[in-house]
Amino acid sequence: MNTKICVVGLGYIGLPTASLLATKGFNIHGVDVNKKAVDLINQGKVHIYEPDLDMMVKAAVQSGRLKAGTTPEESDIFIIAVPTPFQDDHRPDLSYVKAASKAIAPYIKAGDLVILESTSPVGTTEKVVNWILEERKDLSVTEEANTNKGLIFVSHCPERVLPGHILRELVDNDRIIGGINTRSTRKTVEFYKQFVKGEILETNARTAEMAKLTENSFRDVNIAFANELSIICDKLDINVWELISLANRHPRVNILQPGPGVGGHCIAVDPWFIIDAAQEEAKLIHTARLVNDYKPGYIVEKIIEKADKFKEPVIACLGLSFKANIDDLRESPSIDIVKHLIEKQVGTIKVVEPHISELPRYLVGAELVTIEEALSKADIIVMLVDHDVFKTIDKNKLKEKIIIDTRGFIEY
Ligand code: SAJ
Repeated sequence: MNTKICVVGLGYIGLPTASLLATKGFNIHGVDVNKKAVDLINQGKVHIYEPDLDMMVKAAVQSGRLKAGTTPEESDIFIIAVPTPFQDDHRPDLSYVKAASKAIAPYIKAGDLVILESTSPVGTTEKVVNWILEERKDLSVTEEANTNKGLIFVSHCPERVLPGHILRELVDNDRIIGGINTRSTRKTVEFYKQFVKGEILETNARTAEMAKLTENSFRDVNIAFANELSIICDKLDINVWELISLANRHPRVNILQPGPGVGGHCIAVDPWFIIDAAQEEAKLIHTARLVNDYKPGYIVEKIIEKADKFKEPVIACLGLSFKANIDDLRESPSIDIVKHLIEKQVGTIKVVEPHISELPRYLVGAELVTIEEALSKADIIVMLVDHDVFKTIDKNKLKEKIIIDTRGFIEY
């Protein structure tokens, strides 16, 4: 197989995709603006943690089929997997997608396929086409009479993998493919069929973009429902976890779990792309975002209320990552909570996070400690992340403590 693929963006999606494709026999040229990451990858090492990714990258590089660089190269297929964050006003920031489109433009030839995998607001794939064609007047996405422009194909195929299970889900998940036209869709389907075991579902680019935003908004709205219930239950003196497990025994009820807020770079971000595009209409989606963003501040207030009873309170926060059993701290509500506790000088703050070896610089004022130290020194224990290692904590050691349990650790 001689197909050459250029993967732009070697982060949590691009690097697993690039290394998987290399192990499937494609020749991969990975591109990232981060020179350090590029150098590490070329040595067969990784700059991010995802289970088994290190082994796959090593195998891919050793096979000679994965090489990384800071600029694109001529290829048959270009996959864009760069971040799509939002700006301060929650409006989408497409600067990385635009930069990637402009960067690959000089290397595209007639017959090539460009695939946008980054989660994107509706209309972004059309923008990618425009950004490329601005640079390349000799190319087109439609067959134009009386010109000899080269035809290229462009599609959106949103990534849908769950951090912590990326390598499995890349292969097993169903994929949605929406081309800028039917020929683009078909060509993209033929490509994904070569390594995806899940079903491949065809649509147009705009529906594919909206499908991904809808999936993450669905989850956000449902987590907001659980978070709102947890606040109502506090007021009514009801254990929300018992309540949810009882309600979920109904055959058509499936409530998610409350927590300290919604973290990560997907679920707390993507609904804003729908809200931005349909401000008047997206009432429920908008409210869900506000409910979930309210939760970390609500937990801080709960901690302060308990801490006020002590002269010199020692508070242990268990878990910093945005969800269980990963090291990813991005947009983590636990970070938000610890930051506020430091800023408000609520007491001595101890943090337990077994997946990191030092605290990020912006948490200066808190101390990273072991579970044992936290349990022996703290007056108040705040359970923030449901890491498996915390599940083995001897409950007897918690008896004398004030516990603020945001994840339902303590059995009712
Ligand atoms: N959370 C709760 N309660 C729950 C479930 C989750 O509070 O019942 C919180 C988590 O603690 C975390 C946040 O929500 O802070 C997000 O975690 P998650 O596991 O729901 O999702 P992500 O962000 O790791 O990955 C999501 C996935 N999307 C869906 O499940 C619809 C994944 O498939 C997407 O590929 C990914 O977003 C993405 O990249 O968009």
